[in-house]
This record gives sequence, structure tokens and C-alpha cells, in this order.
Amino acid sequence: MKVLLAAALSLLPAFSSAHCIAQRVRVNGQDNGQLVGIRSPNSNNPILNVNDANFACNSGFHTPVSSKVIDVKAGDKVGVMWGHVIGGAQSANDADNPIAKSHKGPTMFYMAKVDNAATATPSGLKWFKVSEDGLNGGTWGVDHMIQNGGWVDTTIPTCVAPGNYLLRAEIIALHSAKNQGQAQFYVGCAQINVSGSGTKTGDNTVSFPGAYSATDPGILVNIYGATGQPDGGNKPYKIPGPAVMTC
Ligand SMILES: [Cu+2]
Repeated sequence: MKVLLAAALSLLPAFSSAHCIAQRVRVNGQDNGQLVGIRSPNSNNPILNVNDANFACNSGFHTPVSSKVIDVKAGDKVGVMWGHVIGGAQSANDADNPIAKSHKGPTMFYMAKVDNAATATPSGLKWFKVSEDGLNGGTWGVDHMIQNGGWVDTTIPTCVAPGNYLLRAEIIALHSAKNQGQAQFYVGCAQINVSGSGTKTGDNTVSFPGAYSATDPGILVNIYGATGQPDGGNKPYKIPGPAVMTC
């Protein structure tokens, strides 16, 4: 009985306390504040189905959803902050904030042109990839996110046309991804208004859902090498989705 209880307790973090939520937006390092200009879900549970109808921007939002559209200039550095729960840490010295260290995987940003970023419906949009951080020398995008206190930054391409966009921040946690349907997708969408003199509204655009398959090599993948370390077995990791847009 005692052994069973200990076993059950040791499993608990895997179920209840390891996930994360995108919840803040900063522009050139300036934080706009919690839940401002971003659609953040109440639940930190990941999406597991690549064909989920809400794969673009998640669902179950903390309400009211912010009506703020954040002004940025093409070329600005825009960051999204991830945290274990809304507010960041769930408790003092929360080892799973911003996310459990086991949750190795890539971080990415996509953008999609919309008429009004505060009200736009995320399904049916044409998304282009702005940046990605996969596996380099044993270090994952998620490791960088943890090192940066939950923040991941991207640069708005200088050639992007002025107007409203949804900026889609994504993390894929691959610790269980050797089994199909067990890669964990974390998503949040920032609401931004880009100014500048660019003309492009995307390259290599994709749909969400639709861009990913459950058997993509970067989604159905064993990230553990022969020594049991999450180093991708020293093989290159193929980040899902299209090529990053270039100006
Ligand atoms: Cu998790």
C-alpha cells in the first residue's frame, strides 16, 4: 500500500503540474503586462491532436480576452512569456515554472494577417513562420525559454506589410513524442499592429490545423539518445512546419 501510494505520488507531476501557458507580450524588452494583448487559455494542458479545430490559437480563454492590440514596428523584437500557470509560478519555488525541464522541444513564432487582431477568428488564416529554435548542440528551444525566465523573443521581419496580425507563439514538448499523439503543443496568440513600409504578408503560408501531421519527423520522434539523454541521439532535429520567411 505504501509502495503504491509512493508510486502514485511520483506520477502526479506528470499529470498535473508540468505544463505551461503563454501570457505576456513584450516589445523591445518592454512588458505590456499579464494577459494584455494576448489570447491565453485558462488551462495549461497541451493540445495533443494536430488536427484540433483550435490548433491555431488554442481555446478555453481566460476572460475577458484582452481587447488590446499592441503597436510594434517592423524590425522590433517582440517576445511572449510562458509560465506554468497564469501568473507564472503555481507556488513558491515552483520547479515547473515556466515549464517542467523534461519538456524538451522547439519554440516557434508564426504570423497571420487579419483585419482586426482583437476580434479575428484564428481558423482559416494563412500563417507564415517568423522564427524557430530547435535543437543545437544538445540545447533545445525550450531550454533557452527556461533560461530566459519564460520569455521567447522574435524579430518582426522588416519586409512585413503594415497592419494587424496575430502572432502565434508555439512550444512543442517532445518528452513522450516517441508515441504517436503524445507530442504536446502549447500555443498562444498575441494581437499586434505592425507599422512600417514593408509589402509582404507571408511566404510559404500554411493553415492551422493542417500544417502538421501526427507522423511528421519532428512530431513523432524519440529525443532520447543511447545514454538516455534528451539530446536527439545526436541526430539533427527537424522542426515541423514550413521554412521561415526571409525578406
Ligand atoms: Cu506538460
